[in-house]
Amino acid sequence: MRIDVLTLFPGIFEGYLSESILEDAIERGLLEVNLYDMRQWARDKHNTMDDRPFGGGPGMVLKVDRVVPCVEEVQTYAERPGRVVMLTPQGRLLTQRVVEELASEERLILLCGRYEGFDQRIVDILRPDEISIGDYVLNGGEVAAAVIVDSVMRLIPGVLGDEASAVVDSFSSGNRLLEEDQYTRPREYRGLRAPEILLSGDHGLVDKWREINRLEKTFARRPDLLDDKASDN
Ligand code: 6GU
Repeated sequence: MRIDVLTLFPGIFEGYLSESILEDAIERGLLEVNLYDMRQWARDKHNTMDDRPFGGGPGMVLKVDRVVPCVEEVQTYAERPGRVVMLTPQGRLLTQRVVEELASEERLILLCGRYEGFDQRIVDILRPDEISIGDYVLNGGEVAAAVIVDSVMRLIPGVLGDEASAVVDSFSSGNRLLEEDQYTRPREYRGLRAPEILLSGDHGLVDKWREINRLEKTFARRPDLLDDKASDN
């Protein structure tokens, strides 16, 4: 899979890309991530990428005549064009279902916004898949794009050491429960003992305990996941 990240702040990404699992996946050729500084598409001597909004108001707007040519040029850098994803709080919410959808693509173009947002004509022309990572405000789309790279990457076959671990994780389609509590040595710490059943060697009992623990935990913390409707997410 190839992911092209278009940003005004490539530095935010650089540290993240050298993080272990990701770096390993890139080295093994399972994933290619390219960073493009959108400022290269600014054509004036001040490198202007944004401007004051028509009609007034606070903040700055990313300019259509910078961003559109940038995306169009980057699209030509590979044989096939990629799916353009725009990171914006106005987008549809990122869920594991959306992550699975993105992971099935051969190529993604992640377009990160800053300032107040993008000139609407960027959306009208590029028709991107607009995605938000949650109902809170970030300074820009870079951290959200890193969330997409992280969550998509782990679904690429071969990226995770243990193939099964991606499937059994919470929120994969077909699994709507939180993970069970985990324990390891020592058996007892400050008077807190790990559940005896986990040490019993009885795999049937252990499986039962884990199932009950997942259900109790999900019911207490995320009852919304137990709704029938939640399976649409
Ligand atoms: Cl994708 N961008 C910004 N600026 N804020 C957000 C977001 C994205 N997702 C949630 N909040």
